[in-house]
Amino acid sequence: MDKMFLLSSDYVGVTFWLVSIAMMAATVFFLYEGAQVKKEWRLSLLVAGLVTLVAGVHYDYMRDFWVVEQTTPIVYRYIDWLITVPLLMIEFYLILRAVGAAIGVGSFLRLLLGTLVMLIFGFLGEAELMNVTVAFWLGMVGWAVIIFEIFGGSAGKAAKTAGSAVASAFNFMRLIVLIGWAIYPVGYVWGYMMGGVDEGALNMVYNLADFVNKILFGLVIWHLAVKESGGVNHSHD
Ligand SMILES: *C/C=C(C)/C=C/C=C(C)/C=C/C1=C(C)CCCC1(C)C
Repeated sequence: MDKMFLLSSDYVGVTFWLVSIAMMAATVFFLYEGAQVKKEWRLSLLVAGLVTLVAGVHYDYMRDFWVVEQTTPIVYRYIDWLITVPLLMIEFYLILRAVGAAIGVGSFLRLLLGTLVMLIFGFLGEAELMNVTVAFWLGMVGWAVIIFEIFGGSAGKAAKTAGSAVASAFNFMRLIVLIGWAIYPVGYVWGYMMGGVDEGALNMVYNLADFVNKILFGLVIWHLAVKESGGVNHSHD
């Protein structure tokens, strides 16, 4: 019974708690704001809200798992990522489509392929189904495919022709994928590759990364949508 509730000494547990609440609040925000922007931008904000909704529900489970077990909720975490990372990839496509500069299906498939390689090998490494270091480098290849596609591939080129507000949001979003996402491999290396397994460090770093990469990413899209809608009118008269 003493392990049913979050203890004030459980710092990692507190970060699970904070992120679960932040995801829920962000969901309400994105869905509410989505109803205020122009039609073309609603789907982008709906998807941003779905990302934080899916994560919020998973964080609720992950927090409980951590509080009771004090170990990494690997399965919940990877199921969450498997749903939310493809949704984040779709956002690149949606913001281009909203201004009529759609990218091809090939581009989206390469983003999806990179995502699957990155997450499948990450999971195999963390679940000890594969050598931790080999799995890490194979996962890095998947991430590299994504980076190449959004910086050098046809998605990157389409963004350049899409007008300045979209191009600058696209640029910010791909910097999040380059810099914000780099927090995850840092957590993996710290957690698994520095001699022994450090579950506390691993989960604290992943929790911070999810906060930045789901909520900040959504806020960039929200900012673009509001700007392209000519501001948002919150009064209903
Ligand atoms: C909302 C969740 C997101 C944006 C999750 C992103 C996860 C990653 C960028 C994971 C990356 C990893 C590698 C690049 C190498 C292998 C280990 C991983 C899976 C942690």
